[in-house]
Amino acid sequence: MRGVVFRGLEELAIETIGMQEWDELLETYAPQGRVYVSPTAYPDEELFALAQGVASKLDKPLTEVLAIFGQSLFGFLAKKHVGISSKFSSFEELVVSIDSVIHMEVKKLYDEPNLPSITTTIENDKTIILKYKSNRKLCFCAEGLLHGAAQHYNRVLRIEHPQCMHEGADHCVLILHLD
Ligand code: MNH
Ligand code: ZN
Repeated sequence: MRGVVFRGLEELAIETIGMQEWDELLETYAPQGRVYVSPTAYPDEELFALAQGVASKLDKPLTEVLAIFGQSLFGFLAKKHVGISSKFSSFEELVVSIDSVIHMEVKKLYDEPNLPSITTTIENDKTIILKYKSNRKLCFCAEGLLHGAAQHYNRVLRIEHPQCMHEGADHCVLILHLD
């Protein structure tokens, strides 16, 4: 995963567990002297270990921390790439463009990024069905990112997750309900 994602986790970690505890996690799970540079790729295992470390220190399940992380990550990515995120005038427009526009632009900016495959179908004006597939199985993080996006557009979002890769499915199905 790119440094930009680690920096998002770092920001959240410093807010929640504090700098000292975060440094402790880095000492345990990252090579000595590690500095996360946004466009550089670092091992996924390192991100998962750090996220698990944050979860343990907060005494929360990893899935919950990944969701909170995803939510703050949206703002972090949107701010870092205003040129991309400001293209959309509504939550719906952004969501249907994740794969075809947002991550396509990301592929131009980063050398061989490791991105999920996301497809969307608009069911009606209050419902969007999103299919998520990635070998990293970060669907909980995707849920958080979607909540972050909803917040950005001042929308109330509820997500159902009736099919999940963590339960052996080939891809996750997220049903987005908008108010
Ligand atoms: Mn996007 C990684 C989903 C918006 C740039 N993105 C990921 C991952 C998920 C994801 C999930 C983790 C990788 C994986 O699952 O395999 N992203 C979303 C969703 C939204 C989204 C659901 C909106 C909602 N992403 C954005 C925006 C940007 C962005 C906005 C920036 C303009 N995403 C990235 C980058 C990565 C990433 C960069 C990291 C790629 C890598 O590590 O190689
Ligand atoms: Zn899932």
